[in-house]
Amino acid sequence: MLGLNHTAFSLNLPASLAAGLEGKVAILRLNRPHKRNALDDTTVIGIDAFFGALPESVASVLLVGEGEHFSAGLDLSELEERDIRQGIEHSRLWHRTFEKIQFGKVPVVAVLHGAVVGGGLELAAAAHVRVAERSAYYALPEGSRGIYVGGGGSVRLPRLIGVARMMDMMLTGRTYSAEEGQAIGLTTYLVETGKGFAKGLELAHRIAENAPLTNFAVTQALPRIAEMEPSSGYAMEALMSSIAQADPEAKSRLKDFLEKRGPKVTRG
Ligand code: 1HE
Repeated sequence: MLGLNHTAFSLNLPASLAAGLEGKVAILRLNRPHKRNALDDTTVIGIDAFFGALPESVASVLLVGEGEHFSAGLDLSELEERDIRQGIEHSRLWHRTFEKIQFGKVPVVAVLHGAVVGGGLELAAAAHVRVAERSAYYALPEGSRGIYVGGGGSVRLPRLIGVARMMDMMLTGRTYSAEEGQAIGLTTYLVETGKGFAKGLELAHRIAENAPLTNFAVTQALPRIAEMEPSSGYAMEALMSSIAQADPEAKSRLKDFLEKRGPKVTRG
């Protein structure tokens, strides 16, 4: 197990999280395996703090879970005491935190294994690239608990898998396997159990080498353009591409290619 330490970030994360740095990649590990990485308030606030305090040197984040499961979702033991107003505040806390992941400073790669359920799936949906190990499975047990998603699932999950599949998951308690999740678009990489961390780290390092403006365009502009009506989308795309190509970083990468130094596209 990779030893992660908080000191790299000079911030006090709760014991339910561990953080570390590997080159330009910051690693955040859900570290509450005895509770299957259930997300209590302390953990969610810690995730918020982590994404709010990324050092300048960090160019991508790898999000992983300790133990047999990525995350069992909302910590159900905290649910009993909340009234309606507190429930709304709680959901908004998750929204703010997961927005910091989706629309934060750098791209985020999530590695999924074991249970990725309820709020755990909502958390995964806020990342930009998802890698599944074959042990992963996905469910939205909110239906059977008499509750509803509250961590942005209604917004992000239909965009990944469609309203009909999310309805089915919530109404019938359907569980998708790692292979099915890959087929329906929950993940874009599927690897053997135990290989997710290495694959996720490789991808995070690869992403960290992109021009920062490209990563900004892809994570910030692309999802917004995709929601626009087409004529506004084309205008926004033209602006974004002209800004990116005017950057000195782009100029030097193009020059490298034209002078036979840049990488070629390979079959993979
Ligand atoms: C928990 C939680 C939790 C485990 N909150 N404590 N999420 C769920 O409905 C999923 C509930 N969890 C499970 O179905 C199972 O725990 C798992 C399939 C994830 C894992 O099973 P297993 O056999 O490995 O572990 P376990 O024996 O069930 O659980 C181990 C401990 O973790 C146990 O505590 P212990 O003190 O008795 O040892 C469990 O109580 C505890 N635990 N999951 C609290 N979720 C923003 S809205 C989002 C809404 C939702 O996410 S709803 C979905 C909630």
